[in-house]
This record gives sequence, C-alpha cells and structure tokens, in this order.
Amino acid sequence: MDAFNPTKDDRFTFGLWTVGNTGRDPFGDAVRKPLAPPYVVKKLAECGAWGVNLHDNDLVPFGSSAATRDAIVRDFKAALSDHGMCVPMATTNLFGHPIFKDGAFSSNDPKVRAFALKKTMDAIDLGVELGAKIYVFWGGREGAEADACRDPRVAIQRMRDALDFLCGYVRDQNYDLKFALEAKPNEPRGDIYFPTTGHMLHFIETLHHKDMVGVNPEVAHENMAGLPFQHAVAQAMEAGKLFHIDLNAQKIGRYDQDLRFGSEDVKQAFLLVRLLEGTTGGPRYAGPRHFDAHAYRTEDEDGVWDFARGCMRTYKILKVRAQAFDADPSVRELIAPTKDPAIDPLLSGYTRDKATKLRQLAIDPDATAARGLRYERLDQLMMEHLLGVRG
Ligand code: GCO
Ligand code: MN
Ligand code: MN
Repeated sequence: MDAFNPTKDDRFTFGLWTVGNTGRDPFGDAVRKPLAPPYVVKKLAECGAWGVNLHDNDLVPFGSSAATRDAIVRDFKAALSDHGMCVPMATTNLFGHPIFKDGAFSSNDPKVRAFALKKTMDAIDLGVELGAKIYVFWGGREGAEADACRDPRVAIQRMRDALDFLCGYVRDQNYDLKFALEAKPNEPRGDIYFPTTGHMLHFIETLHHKDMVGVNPEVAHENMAGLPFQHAVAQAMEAGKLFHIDLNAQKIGRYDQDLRFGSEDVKQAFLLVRLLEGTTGGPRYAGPRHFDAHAYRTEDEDGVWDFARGCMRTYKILKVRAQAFDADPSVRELIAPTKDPAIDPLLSGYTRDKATKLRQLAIDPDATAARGLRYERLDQLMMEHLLGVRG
C-alpha cells in the first residue's frame, strides 16, 4: 500500500468491455478467455475501482429471453452489492450486430432506425435499473465509406431526431439520467459523423432538450484527429458539458489503440489530470474517471489486473505531480497573469466610450513584442516535475 493506491473516493471506473477485452483484433483470435461480469465486479473492487460500466450486451447477450435477462441482472446486482460497487454509466451496443452495418440512427432504412431506438430504450431501462446516471452514445457505425450513399445533412437530422426522441423517453419515464455524446473521427467506419468533441458540442446546442445532453470525450479519439485532448476537455468543461470522460492513451496517427492511461504522451496526460483536478485553481471535474482502455494482447488475466491498477496509479501519480507543479513558486511566478488596471476594464463589455479609449491607448508594438515569455523555462520546470526531480 502506498499513497498511489486507488480508493473508492477517487471515483475510478472501467467498462465490462475494457478489462473483459479478449484481445481479438482484425488479424487474430482471442488470446484471453471471456470473464463473467460478476467476477469482473469482484476483481475490479479488489483493485480499488469505484464502479463498472456496461453496454447492454456486455451483460445480457443479444437475443436473450426476458427470463434469462432477469436472472443475469439479479446475479450482477448481487455482485455489485457484495463488493460495494456501482454502475455510474451505461450505453448501447449499436455496432456489433450486422443490422447496424450502415449505421443505427443514421441508417437509410427506417426498420434499422426503429430497431436502434427499441434497443436503446431497452438498454436505458437496464442502465437505470442498475443505477446509472449517465448514458453514453458512441455512434461507431454512424458514418460512411461510399459517401454518396446519403446526404450528410440528412444523417445529422436523423441523429437529432433519435436523440430528441430518446430524451423524450427518459423524461416520460421520469428517469434521472443524462446523455453524454462521444465523438470519434473514424474506425470502424471510413469516416464517422461528428468526428470531434467540438462537432458534438455544437450539435448539442441544436437539440430539443439540450440541458440533459453533454459530451464524453476520449483521449484516443481526439488524438486520432490530431488534436490536443486537453483543449477539447477544457472547452467542454467551460461550457458545463463535461458529463463523462474516457481515459486511455494513444500514439498520434494510429488506429484506435485504447492503451493504458498515461502510457503514451505523458505530458498530455499530465496536462489533462491538471485540468480535471483543478490544480491551477479552476473548477474541478466531479464526474467518474472512466478508463476506456484494454490490456496489451500479450497479457494473460494477471496482466489485465496489472493494466487496471496501472491506469489508476498513473492518474494518482500525475495528480500529485500536478499539485506540486502548481504550488511551485517558480511556476506560479511564470504563469501569474499580467494585470494592467488601465487596460483590463476596457477589454470586455463593448461601449462606444471603451472603443474610443482603446483607440487612444499608446501601445508600442515593438517594445511589447520584444519581451521574452520564458516558456522554455516553464516547460522545462514541468518536465522536471514530471520526471520526479522537483517538488
Ligand atoms: C471505441 C469507443 C467505445 C465506446 C464504448 C461506449 O471503441 O472506440 O471508445 O469503447 O466508448 O463503446 O459506447
Ligand atoms: Mn477508443
Ligand atoms: Mn470510448
């Protein structure tokens, strides 16, 4: 036991599909046996996780009878209560079955769209029965290869119809549930609609019940689009829309790797934890810290639990490093905001008077530009905190 051992207060969660990943990939078969959901609950609790998340079919196999479903749910609930675990988030598998080969909510076939809504309403009922407060939508098959197959504007309208319909369902049932939309640029489709968190944030503003809809950004997905993840998360937080987060790691320019949190681009992981934990003084993210990642294909089951503990430990280590970095007087001096009482009040809230005063300011652009900002020193300080030689 040490300070980096996870506890329930850390609110760490994993999906059944993450630690349960059998290592099957497009080039090879499974390398690990499937794990029974109640067993995953027990093992995650032993590792120090707070909760477990699921797709409908991670728990209840596709096509199960009502009696089988109820028996499975009963056993799973017993495991949750035996091990003090919760289900903060649930979602629907709208990508596995061949019916979804050309999308679910955006499909050209009304039968497919109807089936997707039916399946999602059932999965919402299941999630709520297990206590979920957040419902994730990841439209893995909502996209195209032969892009002429549908007008992308129609795809957007169909996605809006589906989300408005499902918000209506949740409200009609009086469920205490919010939606979180997850963007991804490609994979499994050649292109997926709403490729980034920024696209999702705009789309949400067009929904009928936009207050109950936020985002679920994922490290790997924003990286696949070549974008800095922490900026997407910051925009979501600033808009009050960070309802959930998928933590993992990813090398830029690759397929969706879903690696152990912090195992690639440690600097970005550090900046992300710093942002989520509010160590700079800004608001802290209060939701679950969910790991949407899986163990390397080289691992047996022991390696899976090494992977899970690794995700949580790295998060906690980065949190301590971020606290030390932001408390370091040399850092604070370098990032202290430049204040100018004569100028600051003129910069927001337009009035004609402010515009006139702004025009009258004597600002010497060359003298202002000549000042070095010492970001080399700032970044090196960050590296030294990160590498453990400072703080
Ligand atoms: C991916 C996605 C998924 C989703 C999950 C929840 O495989 O790229 O990240 O893991 O997060 O299906 O809907
Ligand atoms: Mn992913
Ligand atoms: Mn994800």
